[in-house]
Amino acid sequence: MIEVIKGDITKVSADIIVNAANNTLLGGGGVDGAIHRAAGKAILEQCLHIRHGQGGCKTGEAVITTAGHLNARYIIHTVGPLYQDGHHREAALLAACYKNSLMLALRYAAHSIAFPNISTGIYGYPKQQAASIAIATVRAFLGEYTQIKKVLFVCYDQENFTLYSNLL
Ligand code: AR6
Repeated sequence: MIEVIKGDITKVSADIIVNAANNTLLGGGGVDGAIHRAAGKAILEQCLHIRHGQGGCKTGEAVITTAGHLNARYIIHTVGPLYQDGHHREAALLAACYKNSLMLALRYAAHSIAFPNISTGIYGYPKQQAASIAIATVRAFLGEYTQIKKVLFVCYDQENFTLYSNLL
């Protein structure tokens, strides 16, 4: 049910592709930039609409848009914590990203979902710790809810790919 691959999440096929966004939902660098570029302008328009309605997205929370040109039905945009020193609720907020994305995926009747390694790029989360949290949170969720049949961790860098492969 849980798989890990090395590659570009914009090339992956799944009901839902998760984006590691920021509080503004206006796009950015890293995987966020890649997803917006590949999915197309309609996604930013939906993000702007969400911003007008609720003022962006809080850290640990998740919002949903359609997926534009991606091989997916929806994109879930979640905001990971900016890693400071581990004493600013980073672990709980990172776990909340995975949990809230999965809860939202359930509501949208998804069976498969692909995650990037949230917060481990520009936001500086230590990769080993982030991988443990991601896997533990997903495993706990799959133990509780059976609708989601496949969770794909899409690792862009070799370090994350090795970490996830070893943990799984
Ligand atoms: N496919 C899969 N993973 C990718 C891709 C890709 N195309 N590109 C990068 N990654 P980051 P964050 C990996 O920095 O740390 C943005 O500007 C990357 O190797 O994208 O959560 C947002 O707007 C890393 O392992 O996201 C925010 O401001 C992982 O994706 C901020 O960055 C996450 O790296 C969020 O920072």
